[in-house]
Amino acid sequence: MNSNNKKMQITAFIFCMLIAGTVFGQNPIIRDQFTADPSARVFNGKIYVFPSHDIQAPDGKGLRNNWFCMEDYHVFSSENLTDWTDHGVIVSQYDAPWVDSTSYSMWAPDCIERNGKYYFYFPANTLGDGTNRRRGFGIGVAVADKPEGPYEPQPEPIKGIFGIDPNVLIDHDGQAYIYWSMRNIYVAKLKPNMLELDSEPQIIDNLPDKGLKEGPWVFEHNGIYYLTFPHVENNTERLEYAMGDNPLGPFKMKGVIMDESPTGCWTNHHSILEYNDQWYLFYHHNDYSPSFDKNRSVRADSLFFNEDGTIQKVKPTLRGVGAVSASKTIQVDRYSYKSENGANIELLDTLDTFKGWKTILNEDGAWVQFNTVDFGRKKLKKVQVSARSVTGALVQIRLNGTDGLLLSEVEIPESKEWKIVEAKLALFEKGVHDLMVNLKGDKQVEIDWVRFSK
Ligand code: FUB
Repeated sequence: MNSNNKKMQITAFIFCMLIAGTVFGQNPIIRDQFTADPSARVFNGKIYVFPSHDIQAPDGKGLRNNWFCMEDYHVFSSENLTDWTDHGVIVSQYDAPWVDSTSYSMWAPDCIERNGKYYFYFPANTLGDGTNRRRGFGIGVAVADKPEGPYEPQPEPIKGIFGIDPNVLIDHDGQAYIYWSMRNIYVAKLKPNMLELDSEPQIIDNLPDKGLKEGPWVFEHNGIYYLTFPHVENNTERLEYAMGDNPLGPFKMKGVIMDESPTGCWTNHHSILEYNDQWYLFYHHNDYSPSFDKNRSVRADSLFFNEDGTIQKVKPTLRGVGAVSASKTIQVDRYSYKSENGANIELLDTLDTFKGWKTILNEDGAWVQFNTVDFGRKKLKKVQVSARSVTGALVQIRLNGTDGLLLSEVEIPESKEWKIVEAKLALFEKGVHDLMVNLKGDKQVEIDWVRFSK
C-alpha cells in the first residue's frame, strides 16, 4: 500500500470510530462463553455474528468423547465491533423435529436476509427414519422476521443435502446459492423460497485434492467471486481461497488467508465481510481453552485486498479491531506489540479462563503497547492500574512509543494481593493514541488492566 492510501485508510478508520463512538475491541470478542465458526453479516446497519456454541460435553453426551459438543445457537450483534449484545438462544437441538437431540451436533451455521425474512441455515445429525432422511448430517433452515429471532425451524432438513457448514450467497440478479462441505465443497442453486434446492448439487473442482476441506464462505467483491475455506495442507486447518467470475465457478486457487494456528488449534472457520468501508475476517481460536481445542472463541481482525483483487494474509492479533475508550478497563494483555524480553502474558486463573489474562513485566525497560486508545476530548486527570507486585515496582504510562509522552509514573506497592493503584496524569492529549506501559527498574509486576478517569 502506498503512503497516501495508508494515510487515507487511517483517517477513514479514525472517522468511523468517531462517528461510531468509543469502542472496545479485542480478541476474543465474546468473553463469557465459547463461540466458534462465526458467520458475520451486516443487517440493518449492525453486525450480527452467528457462531456455533461449543460447550463442555455433559457426561456421556455428544457424538463421541473429547469431541465437538453443541446444543444450541446464540446470535450476537454490535454496532461498533466492540460492545456485543448476546440475544440468547435462537435455535436448539430440541426445536427441530428432524434433529437427533442426543447428538449435540449443531455445527457451523449461516444466516441471510431475503425480502425482510431471515433464513438461518444449520447442520445437525438427523434422526434417520429410513425414508427421506439419512442418518448423518443434514442442513435445516429456521426462519424469522428479525435477525434476533424468534426463529421457526422447518420440519424437515433441505432435501438433497448431506453435509455440514452451510453458507448462502444471494447474487446481484437475485439468484441464491447454497454451499456446504462433506469431504468436498458443494454448491447448488436455491429456489426463491430459500428452503429448497433448485439444481443438482455439484462438487466444486480445482480445489486441493489432499487434506480436509470444509467451512466454505463465498462472497463477491468488485465483480470477483471469492470461495474461501479452511483446508488441512499440512497439520491443521489454515484459511485458503480461490477466485472466480461466477458463483458456480470455476474457481482458481489463489493462496492462504491465514496460516495454521501456531499453538495447534486444529480447526479454523471464518467469514469475511465489509462494514463501514473496512473488511474484516472473523475466525476462531481456542483462547479460553488452551488444552482442549474443541472449545473455541471467535476473533476478528482487519482484512485488506491487493489492487489485483488478491487477499493479503491476515496475521491473527490479540488486539483485534476498533478503538478502546481510555475510560474503560484497557486489557493491555491484548497487546499490539511487546518487548522481546521481560514481557509475558498468562491466564489470571487457569481454573476459570474467562477471567482473562495478565501482563507480567520483569525486566528493566520491558513494555507492552496497546494501540488505538481513544482519550476523547474532555481532560482526563488520573490513571488507575490494577496490579500486583511482590517486589514493588515503578510503571510508566506513555503515549506513542517507549520514548513518547510520559503521562504518569505509577508506584505499585509491594504486595501479594491485587491492588488498584491511582496516580495523577502529568498531561493530557485528546484524541486517539497508542498506549505504552513500561517497567522502570529490575523489578516484577503483574498488570490486569489500565484505566483513565477525570
Ligand atoms: O464446529 C464444528 C466443526 O468444526 C465445523 O462445522 C467445522 O467447520 C469446524 O470448525
